[in-house]
Amino acid sequence: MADTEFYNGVITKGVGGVYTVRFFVDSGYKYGQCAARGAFRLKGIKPAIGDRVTIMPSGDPDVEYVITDIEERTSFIARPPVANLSVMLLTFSVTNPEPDLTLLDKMLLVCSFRNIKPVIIFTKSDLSEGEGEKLCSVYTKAGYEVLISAPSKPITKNDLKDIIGDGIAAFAGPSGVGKSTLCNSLLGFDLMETGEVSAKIKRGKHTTRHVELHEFMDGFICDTPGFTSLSLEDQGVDYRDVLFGYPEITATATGCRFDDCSHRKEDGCVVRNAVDEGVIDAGRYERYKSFYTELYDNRNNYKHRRKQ
Ligand SMILES: Nc1nc2c(ncn2[C@@H]2O[C@H](COP(=O)(O)OP(=O)(O)OP(=O)(O)O)[C@@H](O)[C@H]2O)c(=O)[nH]1
Ligand SMILES: [Mg+2]
Ligand SMILES: [Zn+2]
Repeated sequence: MADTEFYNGVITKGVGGVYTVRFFVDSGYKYGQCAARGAFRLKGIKPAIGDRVTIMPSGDPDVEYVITDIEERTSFIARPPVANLSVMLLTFSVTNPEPDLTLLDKMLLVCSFRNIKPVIIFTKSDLSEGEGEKLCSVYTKAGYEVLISAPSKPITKNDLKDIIGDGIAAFAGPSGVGKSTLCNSLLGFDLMETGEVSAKIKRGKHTTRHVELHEFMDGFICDTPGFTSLSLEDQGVDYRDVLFGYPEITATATGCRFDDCSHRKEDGCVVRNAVDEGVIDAGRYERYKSFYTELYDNRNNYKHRRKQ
């Protein structure tokens, strides 16, 4: 038998135990169908899109390669399963549906906890005059990167070039906010795909189901199905992550009288002053308090489940 060849690549798609891997050969990038080695199953590891893997020829003409190794993940989200995400494009519409800022703030906390860079996109700014700018100012003031989009002024490749770089970015957010519309327009294969699906279901709308990485400049982007709720507890986030997960609070908190100030009722809390003075957004602060209090009160129930 000839010398075994190994290649390094990234899983871009997985359907029924067959994984598509993009790998590099002399002539450039190539895509191959791969099976996972049984050993992963024994270790309880299931390959996910975004995984950086080593593959080798399998000898099976149907599924040409086999995954022999999975690199340690820099991040992982479970629903949908995506490994090594570097950026989450948190997409919310300014109206239709109304933006659920509790959900947005929870997702920002999950990003901070999982070491994923969040970028907020407010869509449908054409439907509500001034609302996009208002929301944008709340979140830029808090320290986040925010983009506003409308059909007449969609997000462009240039807007995302430096943000994504050679990393992996996923659109995430509620259903119907325009994630697929944006993703497809950035990839340049919108109308065809939307049209096909629409014809099949006889509706002017299609809901995303499968998840797949698409090449995007030097990196990848992926669309994900919308969701309506998120449990911080299930995500492994605890009250300390909330305490340190609000950039505008962390930046102010150094002035609080007590080092362990929770910024709720303590004397000498400069965070509360900043809220009273309008420097910190009151809505963000109220949501902070409610997440902190809920997780603090439940802390004994989940301590044993905490990873790290
Ligand atoms: N007015 C307006 N409509 C938009 C905009 N972006 C998307 N839409 C419309 O909103 C609807 C939902 O868009 P989708 O892209 O399917 O939404 P999605 O976030 O992918 O939804 P799920 O896949 O269900 O999570 C479609 O009818 C789009 O044409 C926008 O900026 N302005
Ligand atoms: Mg969609
Ligand atoms: Zn304080």
